[in-house]
Amino acid sequence: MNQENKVNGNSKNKQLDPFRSDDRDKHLTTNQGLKVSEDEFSLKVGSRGPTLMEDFHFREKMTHFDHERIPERVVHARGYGAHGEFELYESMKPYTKAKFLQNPGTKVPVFTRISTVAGSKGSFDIPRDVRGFATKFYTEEGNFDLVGNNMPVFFIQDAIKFPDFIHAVKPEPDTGYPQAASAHDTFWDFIANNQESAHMVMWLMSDRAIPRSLRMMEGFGVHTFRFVNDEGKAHFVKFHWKPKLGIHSAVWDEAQKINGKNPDFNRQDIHESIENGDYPEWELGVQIVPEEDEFKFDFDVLDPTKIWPEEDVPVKIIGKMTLNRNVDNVFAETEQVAFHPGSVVPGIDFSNDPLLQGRLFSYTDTQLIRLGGPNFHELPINRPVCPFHNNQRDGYGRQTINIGKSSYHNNSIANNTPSPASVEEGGYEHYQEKVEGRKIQARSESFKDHFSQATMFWNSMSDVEKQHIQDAFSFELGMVNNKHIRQQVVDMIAHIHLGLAQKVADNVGVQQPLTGGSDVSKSSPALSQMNTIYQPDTLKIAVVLDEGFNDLEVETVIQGLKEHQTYPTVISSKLGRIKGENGMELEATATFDTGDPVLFDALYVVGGKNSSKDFTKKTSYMVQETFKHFKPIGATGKGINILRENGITEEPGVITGDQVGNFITTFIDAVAAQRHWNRNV
Ligand code: HDE
Repeated sequence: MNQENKVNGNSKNKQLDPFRSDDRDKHLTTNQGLKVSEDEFSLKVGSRGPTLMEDFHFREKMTHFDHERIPERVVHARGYGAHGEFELYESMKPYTKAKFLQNPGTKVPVFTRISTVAGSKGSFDIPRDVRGFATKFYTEEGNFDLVGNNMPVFFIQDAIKFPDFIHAVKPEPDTGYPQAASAHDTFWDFIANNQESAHMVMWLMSDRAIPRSLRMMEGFGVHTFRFVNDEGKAHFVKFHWKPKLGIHSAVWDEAQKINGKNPDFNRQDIHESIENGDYPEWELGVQIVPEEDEFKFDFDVLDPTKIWPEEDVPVKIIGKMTLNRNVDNVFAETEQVAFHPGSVVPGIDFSNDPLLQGRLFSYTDTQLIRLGGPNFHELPINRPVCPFHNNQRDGYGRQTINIGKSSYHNNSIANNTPSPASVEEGGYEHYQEKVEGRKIQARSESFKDHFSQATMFWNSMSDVEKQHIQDAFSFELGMVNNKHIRQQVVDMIAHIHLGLAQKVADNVGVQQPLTGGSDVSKSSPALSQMNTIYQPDTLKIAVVLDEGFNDLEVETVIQGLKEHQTYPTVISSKLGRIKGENGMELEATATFDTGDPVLFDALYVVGGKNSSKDFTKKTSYMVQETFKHFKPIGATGKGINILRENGITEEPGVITGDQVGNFITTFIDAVAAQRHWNRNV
């Protein structure tokens, strides 16, 4: 990256709209526009005397600072946002009249914020947690917000339980810990006593909860929505985001270490890839079910704890989102963005999913406290790209200066404008669903099967993924102090899979359930991450070398790695230039201290001519950690000796070679495969 880009961000995609202020090369002024002549010393009586109230610049600067913080989001506080665009591949005209989904090639700007859920804003990037995946489409008909998660189901079936669930997962109220973790008593107490969470808990214990990169995870709208076409005909629809890089995860031991070594690991990864022009991409998929088929499934399409297996209802890919511009200002954009599942456009409507219905209330309500009043839609990041006119007025922070006398409807002094638009003119019309029933507070009978899809999820996992789920349950319950809670959870798992429950029971010191089990044999291959896309693009390779490295070999290998779109980083005992045996110099940009192996996807061990004991010891640590986390290791020349000393030359994903050409090809294949699970670890 050149220096100019470092200062300016990704200038290629920079847009200076009227809201952006470029303060560089300008004089310092007060907020009133007055030029300031002194910004380091407050106004005092003599150089050692008391400060004067009269110093308006000091007071303004300090007051503004004192008010810089706003409440963090009650959930999804820690987020990363970026701009981009969505392009439609295939017309959805038969299903929806949404204008941005009519003509292939149509592009609309988007803003996406990806978040963790439980942790505070200052927590770390890879807890075991759900990730929020919220996208604002700025369409010509208004903003459409797809506010989803990286898991397709949820913990509860009715919004009224959300405050309870969140209270249970957040740090415990009497101690204030643990931060950003579900591994504690109240969370598991909630789960065991609200068994509708069984399916979601399987996702949470799976590798999906520890994504290697925000660019390598799926997104889901979760709820069933409606598409409504020109003729007013509706279809049920579920939304999916499919990452072009495939779905990849860290392993748990690695994730825990990353959180200490680089708490910003995920955000830095996506930020840098956008700066480098390696734009993250996701394809948008839809599952569509005609309304007539509402009752054809063995689950209720309104139940947010259920998926529509992709093998039963195929995901039709209809477009692509590319994130191509980092924010200029995290507060103004990522922090102030306000999503709302109720922000829809004509042709997109809701279902009666009781979780979705409750969300339609909560999101505006939460912005009122978080953004301090009802005018948050005027903030630059939230403004639609089409004009907006109505009779709403005043309130904190109002920016629009509405002209004229009338702010009511009906009126005669403004010709009864702004006036409602007819459907033909683009006015939004709610889908005229026929509903009849008694007012009751109850769970529908059709929502009462909590375990079949949890078992289907388990059945769909590879052996490695199953082991990870078992380990995750054992870890999480291992952190639960109350034995009776551990027992309750294990008894609950027995309804999903008896063998799993018994193994976890054994690990966490409670009684093995003897009955339970499930007769569900169905599986859905699409749920396994093993069936994903594998490629080397943008993976990070640690290249460990020392003075006197074999220049010719290393030059060729690094060149090869770059040609395959990986990011090599040279690591050595100290930063700066390292000399090869024939005089070539390479810049070490990380040391053993700053370049921990958990921060890389693969390791290439080069070594040097006369490496010190210390160098060999630290390289051995890198080798062992990388090996233990099942990641690819390559070695040439002296590096092979270091692998030998660690006894790991003949293992899957460990590539050694003297013939550099062959070495690169095999090493890149090993890198693309990412994890080599059949190792003797
Ligand atoms: Fe949210 N959720 N949520 N949620 N949610 C919020 O809104 C809420 C749910 C999701 O990057 C809050 O602006 C209720 C499901 C994302 O800014 C709040 C219920 C899904 C984000 C809120 C749910 C989500 C939020 C907090 C149960 C996946 C972050 C701050 C009915 C489909 C958006 C805010 C961003 C944020 C309420 C459940 C996704 C309090 C009541 C299910 C991605 O309004």
